[in-house]
Amino acid sequence: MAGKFQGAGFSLVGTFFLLLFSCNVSRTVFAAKINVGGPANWTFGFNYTDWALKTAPFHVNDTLVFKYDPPNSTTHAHSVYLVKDLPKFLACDLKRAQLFGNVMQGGGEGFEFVLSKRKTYYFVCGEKQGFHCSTGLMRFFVRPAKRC
Ligand SMILES: [Cu+2]
Repeated sequence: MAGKFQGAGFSLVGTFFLLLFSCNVSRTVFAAKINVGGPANWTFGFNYTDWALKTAPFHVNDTLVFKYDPPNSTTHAHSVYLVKDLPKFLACDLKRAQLFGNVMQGGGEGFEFVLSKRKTYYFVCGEKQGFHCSTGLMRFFVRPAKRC
């Protein structure tokens, strides 16, 4: 993938911002409901940063849906936290992180989170003291764009 971006003359970061701020015609009128991870749902080991890059742009008032089974004998517990800033996100630092979806809330139709503000949201799974966030890749950030 890196090769493709380099070949096209874009840095990954440049492409990211292009995706972030361009208007997606199909999603301009109504708020979208977006299942985090697509068919993979909210699970250990899926690359959510990559998913967020490919799924952007997100828009204000879009709803993110986090689906994850409540803990059982075959499934890890997961959760949904917001951390405050980029350094905390990069470090998977859960100190003062805010819990939004607890380990039980991802069942059934999933846990829903509305991107109500034009700000950067840093989502992480809070399980195992940041292990799901770091090694499990269960983290991503989005900055919803204004609706065109
Ligand atoms: Cu997790």
